Amino acid sequence: MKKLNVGIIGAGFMGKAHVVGYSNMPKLFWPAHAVPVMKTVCDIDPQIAAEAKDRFGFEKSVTDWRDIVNDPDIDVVSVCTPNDTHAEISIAAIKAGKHVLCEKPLASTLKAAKDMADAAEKVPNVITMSAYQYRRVPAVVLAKRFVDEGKLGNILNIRCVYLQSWSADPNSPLSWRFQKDIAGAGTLGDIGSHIIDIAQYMAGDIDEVVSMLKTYIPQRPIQEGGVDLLGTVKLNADAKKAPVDVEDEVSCLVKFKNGAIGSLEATRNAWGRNNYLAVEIHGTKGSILFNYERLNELQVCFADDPEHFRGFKTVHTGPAHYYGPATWNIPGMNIGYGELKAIEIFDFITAIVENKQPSTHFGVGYGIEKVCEAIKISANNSKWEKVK
Ligand code: SOE
Repeated sequence: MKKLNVGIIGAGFMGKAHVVGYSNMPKLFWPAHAVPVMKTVCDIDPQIAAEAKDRFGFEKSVTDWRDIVNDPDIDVVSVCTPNDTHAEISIAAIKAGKHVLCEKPLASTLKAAKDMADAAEKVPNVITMSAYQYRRVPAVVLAKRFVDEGKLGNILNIRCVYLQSWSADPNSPLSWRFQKDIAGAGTLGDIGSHIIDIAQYMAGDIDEVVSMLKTYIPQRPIQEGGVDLLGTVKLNADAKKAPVDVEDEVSCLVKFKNGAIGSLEATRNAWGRNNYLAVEIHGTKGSILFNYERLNELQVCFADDPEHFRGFKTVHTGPAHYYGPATWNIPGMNIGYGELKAIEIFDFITAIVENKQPSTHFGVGYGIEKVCEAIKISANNSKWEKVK
């Protein structure tokens, strides 16, 4: 059985998610194309790195990412660090001949994203992947199948929202996600990028946008330590505060190259919404609705159903659907975020073994950054902006 040695850089929330993906992939997808071996984990905090080694079953831990990128034993690198470091690490890894799975957004600036896509293009045997996992949810793949098979007719409109609540509390701490020099953008890059990916996956390239960005909470209490706690703690209201220089909300109308229109809205300040990534598509022959909070379901409505019978019906995804046979063999057993990360790793490892770039290679990640850039420019000028 082929083995691939994995190095994970960044042992926080996303580092853990990638570990869950690599470790569970062969347990779910068997026979696997290759079995990942948890070789080295890196975190700049030595204690977090050492803990991650024991907790996640790595052979060793390091505190300098170069020790992974320059290690001839490593085949595959996962970049799970804050956005401003993605380009330097990924480009070095690509040059060292490693396959790279990088967290989203691809980079903190458009220039860095372009450099990453260019570096990937120069070494075609290296597989690159941007971690846009939501397009791999079986119900989303099913939605795409309905679109591609023409079951919805011509796509008229696609509405995408991504709503969370973890930063709605003003005492939810200031992590790097609220700092432009590290994150590059706020909600737009963090979660808006996911719905740009889904929208373009469903309806093709976005051509033009008009948008608004808004910051609701201009300063937040400073969080001690390097771990991104994502609102799981609330700091004391009189803790020292620092400014937030990114947006809390993005709201946007879009025109697609194929003539469809749509809207994108994202915020992390929506009480009651937790990981509400929802996509509604209306076509000339029907509609579909997906909501990640019920990720095992797809709502479908077809125009040619008899009138007394027409309305949204629920398809419950399971073994009959894409990735289904690999997960659980009884419908209704359901998958969650852990299985989704394993699905992402399955696609990544398959791409490596088949030497074929996956559907979210760095070029696609760069395309999403171009849309983000147009959204920022439009919000600044209050005018429609073409995606360049
Ligand atoms: C925080 O908003 C976050 O962790 C995002 O960074 C992820 O991309 C999203 O999948 C879940 O929420």
